[in-house]
Amino acid sequence: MNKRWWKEAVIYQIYTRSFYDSNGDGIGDIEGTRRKLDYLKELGVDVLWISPCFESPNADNGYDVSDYGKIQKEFGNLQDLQALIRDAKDRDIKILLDLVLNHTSDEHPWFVESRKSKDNPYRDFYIWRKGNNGKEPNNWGSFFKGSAWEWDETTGEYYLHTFSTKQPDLNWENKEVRRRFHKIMKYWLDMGIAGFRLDAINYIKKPGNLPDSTLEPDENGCCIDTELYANNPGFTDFIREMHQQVWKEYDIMTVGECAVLTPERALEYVDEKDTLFDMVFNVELAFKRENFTWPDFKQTQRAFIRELDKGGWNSQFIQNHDIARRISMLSDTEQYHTELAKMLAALVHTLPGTPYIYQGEEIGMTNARFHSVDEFDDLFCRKEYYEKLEQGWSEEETLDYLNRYSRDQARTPMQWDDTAYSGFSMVKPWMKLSENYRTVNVQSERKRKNGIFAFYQALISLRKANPVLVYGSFQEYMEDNGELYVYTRTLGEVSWLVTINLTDMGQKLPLLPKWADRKFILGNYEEQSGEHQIVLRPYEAVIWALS
Ligand code: TEU
Ligand code: CA
Repeated sequence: MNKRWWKEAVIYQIYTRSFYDSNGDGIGDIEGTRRKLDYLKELGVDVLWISPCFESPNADNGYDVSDYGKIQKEFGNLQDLQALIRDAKDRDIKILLDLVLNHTSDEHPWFVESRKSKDNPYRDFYIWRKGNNGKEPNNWGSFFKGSAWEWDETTGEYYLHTFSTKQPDLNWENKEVRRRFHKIMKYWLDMGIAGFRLDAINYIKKPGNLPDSTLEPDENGCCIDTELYANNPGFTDFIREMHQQVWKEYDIMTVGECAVLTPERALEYVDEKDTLFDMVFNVELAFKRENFTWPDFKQTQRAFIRELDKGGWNSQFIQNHDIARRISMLSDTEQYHTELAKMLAALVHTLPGTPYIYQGEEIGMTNARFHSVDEFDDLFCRKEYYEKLEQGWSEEETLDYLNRYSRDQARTPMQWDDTAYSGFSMVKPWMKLSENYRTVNVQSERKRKNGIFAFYQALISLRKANPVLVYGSFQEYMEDNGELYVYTRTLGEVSWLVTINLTDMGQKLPLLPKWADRKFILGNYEEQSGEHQIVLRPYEAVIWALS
């Protein structure tokens, strides 16, 4: 397997708005991130993925860009980003920017022009269609509820928006759109960044016959078909062109956020023989909420690992900014909070692929308690709220649901210490703060000898010192067992065994004879021994070296 720096790296996702506020306006900023570089270095991460930091009216917190060449004012300015890149580099940390290519903000000058007249030079930058007998061009739905088409008075046509009405989809068939983005990418790469996370990337190619195709409404009356929106024939040509025009000149990493990924498709996108992206994120895995189960997780992992083993690279994560705190979804009791947080970390760092940490995971941040709809910020979450009420849910049920699953749960301010506003800001933060910041915070975690933070540090340095965790082959045992996750990683003579209890109860683990002679490397409990059988304690995760 080819060695590459990004295979060995550990990546840390920063949601700037909620990370650290340096100037006391209640909003996290780039200078705030720069001031926390020593903390990130201490943790041991190699790359910071910065969620979109470009100018934006923030209808979708930066995923609606109005100027790809400017930093959004609330986050600072270009000098701040350059200082971050420079000071990070001094610490051997790289910066990954998050690029939104499927859509812009409706306040982007291109769209402002585009909507002015049918013969405007920017008209064709977006996807405009005539109405169908006074109605939308077709019945496509947007991910953020309602039709995917928005009527525009000025020219009497509709524009397509796969996400919110404030996020019109770009027309990638237009050569000039593509050329502009190649320039944008070059601009940032020349500034010294290490690559891109490409947002919702496999939606950029639309079906050729749009808007002819109509959809069968699903049981909720929705007409969203990701199968039809994503991976359309010709999509890969756009990415190949990015390679040709831009990427091939740089030693960078790219990670594409992709919907509707089968293992085969994932391999097609990351195949080392003809790489489109270095890695992909499997959106469906990231979005599993109420329907998350461990057997399912194991099965998806298995299928992807097997396929990518043919010559691609995997990504590992348990959390991002689009999903409530996984730890709270898995267990709402305090009892095994530390063990569970560590177990999830062990998974992400020992399964094949590059590990991604989402801010706050390393201190075990949990869901907060939102008491009314006004406390929520996210547009999708608010829409879900009103939709549930319309469907007859009570307010209490709806709040419970959103408290458990909403994206806003991942966006509460980072908990640095137990002072007012968790040390995130000197003033009331833009977003609700979790009540538990007095006990769950960086300051107290760092003092705990066997805390969550210390375990993340241990895993990261273990992976750095032992290529078996990076390049080792994967063999799974007890595949059908929903309580245990057991696998080996093997590289040359070195073979490591990982044994994980996925439940909050003790689980007997029968040991194969060939595992009798093993050495404890790292675990989230004190070491235990036993030759043929051990009982894994609640959420226990152990890494052993076999001989
Ligand atoms: O998310 C992508 C995303 O939401 C879809 O790809 C997903 O398939 C769909 O919602 C299915 O439920 C990215 C960002 O991570 C997110 O924060 C943004 O809101 C979104 O794109 C729009 O830019
Ligand atoms: Ca600020």
